[in-house]
Amino acid sequence: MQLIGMLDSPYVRRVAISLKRLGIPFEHQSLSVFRDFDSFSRINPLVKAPTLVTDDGVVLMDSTLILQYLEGIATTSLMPGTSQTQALRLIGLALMACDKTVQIVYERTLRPTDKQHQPWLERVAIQLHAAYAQLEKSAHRFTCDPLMQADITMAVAWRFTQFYTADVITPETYPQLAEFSAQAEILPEFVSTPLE
Ligand SMILES: N[C@@H](CCC(=O)N[C@@H](CS)C(=O)NCC(=O)O)C(=O)O
Repeated sequence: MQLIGMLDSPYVRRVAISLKRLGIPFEHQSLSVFRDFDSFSRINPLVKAPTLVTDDGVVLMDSTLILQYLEGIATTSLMPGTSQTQALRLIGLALMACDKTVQIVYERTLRPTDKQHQPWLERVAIQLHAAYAQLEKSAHRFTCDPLMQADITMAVAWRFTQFYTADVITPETYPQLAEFSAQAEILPEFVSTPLE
């Protein structure tokens, strides 16, 4: 099994950490969707990270669909047996936080400065705060023992947002999430799967 994509993508990182937690061996090809476009496109012409190539050679995309596939072949699960709705809600909020952070990063880095649209950036920042405000209220639900998918996705999202847009989302505003992230990032699966 091969996981394609760089760990500075929160979607790639959540899959890599989940693979380790699920005990599924994999090879990691750290290709950039921007700098390695040609090599990436030879594996997946859509150049989307993460891409997972299964042992049967099937090319899968989208972290949530990849995780669904992995849950199906694993001997253990990262989804709770009960209160699955709550887990899905938290994962959705964390993924939205990732999406909104990506939108800010792309607007700031891919567009020339004079073409950046401030009202769009402001709208996205409001949405990003809305996601983290809800997650902060639910932070008591996060736990590293046992580490489940909602915990992984939340911790990965927070680290990603802090790395790229700490000027928009400050740890002081979301102290519980900052504390949870600090606990998660010292776990072996996180340390061996660094964002940078
Ligand atoms: N919903 C997708 C989002 C994946 C995504 O947007 N990945 C980015 C990298 S962080 C990417 O492939 N960007 C290049 C592109 O969209 O062309 C997932 O969960 O996997």
